[in-house]
Amino acid sequence: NRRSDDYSWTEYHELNDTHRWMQNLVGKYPDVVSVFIAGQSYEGRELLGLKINHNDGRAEKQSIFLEAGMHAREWIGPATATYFINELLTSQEPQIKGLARSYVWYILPHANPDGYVYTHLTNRMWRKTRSPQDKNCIGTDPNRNWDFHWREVGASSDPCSESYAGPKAFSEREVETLSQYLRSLPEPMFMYLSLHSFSQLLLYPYGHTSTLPENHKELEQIFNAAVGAVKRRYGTRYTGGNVYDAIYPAAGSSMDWVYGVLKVKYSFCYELRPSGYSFWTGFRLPASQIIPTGQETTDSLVEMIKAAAQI
Ligand code: ING
Ligand code: ZN
Repeated sequence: NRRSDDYSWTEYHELNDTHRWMQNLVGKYPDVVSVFIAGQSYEGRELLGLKINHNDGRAEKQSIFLEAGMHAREWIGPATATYFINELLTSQEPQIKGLARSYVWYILPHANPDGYVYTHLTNRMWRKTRSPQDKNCIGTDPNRNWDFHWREVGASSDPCSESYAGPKAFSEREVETLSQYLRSLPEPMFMYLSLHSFSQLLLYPYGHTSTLPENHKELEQIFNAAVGAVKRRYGTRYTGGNVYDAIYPAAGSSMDWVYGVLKVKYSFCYELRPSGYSFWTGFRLPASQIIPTGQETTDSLVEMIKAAAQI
């Protein structure tokens, strides 16, 4: 039984460790922190998130929602999400303190808890959910399952494929319940952020078409601020742009649904470290890089949100 404050960013954690750490933060910062349940998984786990809301009398705050861990094997996403939670709660840096207080934060480190557990116990390279499908294959790609231009391009109808879109939009319990939760939030959502890995890319809508979104000029401006800032500390180079042209056609992502259906104007996805193409090493980022990744991503988020707020 690990102690409550025995949590670090020098190793990757199991699901229950991170969930327990979040629960313990409520005890530590009762006026600021609460946990929320954004949904349930196929195997009955909770989509447990952390809400940070400084009740300092500032009226009409907007929310920022950060989702990570949608793809099970992309371990650096959840680790960066928890690093960022810790920064929002403990940093003495004025910009980060300001950020923590200016928005209502919803942070969901593990959007696919069943898959994450499976990568610890059985198959480190698992990507999808764990629900049984046709042809005796398991899992749907939760980032192809959202009900916006569902399965139009870059998504498979083969249940055995790594990018299987599911039998229908929102077939996955994780995705359906999370979408309902996002719809239910009381504050207007200022920004939606999704953490994936790998390739060092910053992405914005759309995945189903090369037609740029209506506010693409704003998105590019924010993109430039974020990519400039991620390089500042360690020289880490990011590229990116709209999903369809920057990586590949891919319809049905959370980012596009939030942008296209919920009409959240600023919706982005980070593909975190490392760069390169090696499938074998790309998802196995050494734990010694969690902290540098957390630092530079925090730098980037600070500038990104500042740039968006100035528009
Ligand atoms: N990449 C993302 C994927 O789901 C992506 C890329 C991001 C597509 C946002 C659509 C929208 O394929 C990884 N590595 O998962
Ligand atoms: Zn991913």
